[in-house]
Amino acid sequence: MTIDVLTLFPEMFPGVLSHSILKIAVQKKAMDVRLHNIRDYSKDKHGKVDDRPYGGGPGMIMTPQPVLDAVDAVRGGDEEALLIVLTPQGRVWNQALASQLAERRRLILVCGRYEGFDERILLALKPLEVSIGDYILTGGELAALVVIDTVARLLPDVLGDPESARLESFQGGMLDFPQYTRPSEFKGMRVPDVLLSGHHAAIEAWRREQALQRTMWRRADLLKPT
Ligand code: 6GU
Repeated sequence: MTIDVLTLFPEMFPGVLSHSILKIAVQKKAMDVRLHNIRDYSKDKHGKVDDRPYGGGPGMIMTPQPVLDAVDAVRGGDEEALLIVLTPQGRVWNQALASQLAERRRLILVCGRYEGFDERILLALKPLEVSIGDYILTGGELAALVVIDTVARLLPDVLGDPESARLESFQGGMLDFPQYTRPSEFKGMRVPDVLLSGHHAAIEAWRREQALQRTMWRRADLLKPT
């Protein structure tokens, strides 16, 4: 998958992309992340990319010209590329949406800063607008990294054990069961006997029950039919 990121702060990305699973995804060529600075596309002689909101109010709004020219240049007529704008007004990111996007050949992620985008940017691009949750970030960059991270681990050949992507929280609509590793006793706390029993059917039944109990107590919203 190719992921183009349009941002005013491309320097925020390489650190995150050069560790752990994301590094492996890039090394294995499962994912190619290309960073583009929106400011490079500004036609203003000072490289201006934002201005004050009509009607007044705090903060600065990203102007249409740099963003629209950047998207045009990066997309290069590729009709298959899925355009995503990161904004707190977007559809809330979840595992189901991540699974859908992991099927695409190319994503173009546009990160906003300041108080947001001039609405005509959204009218012109008709992007998929994505939010990562009900809180406000200083910009879309961290949200874009969350999207990249979530999608990367679903790409073929990225995770060592493809089961791990499938089995854990949310992919099955439930929270994960409790996990234990050695030692079998730590500061008086013992690993549940069933996990040491070697009885695979009993282990699976225990895990299913634990996951269900946790999900009911902590996240009953996940069990509701949608
Ligand atoms: Cl995508 N952007 C910003 N600025 N804040 C957010 C967000 C995005 N998602 C949640 N909060």
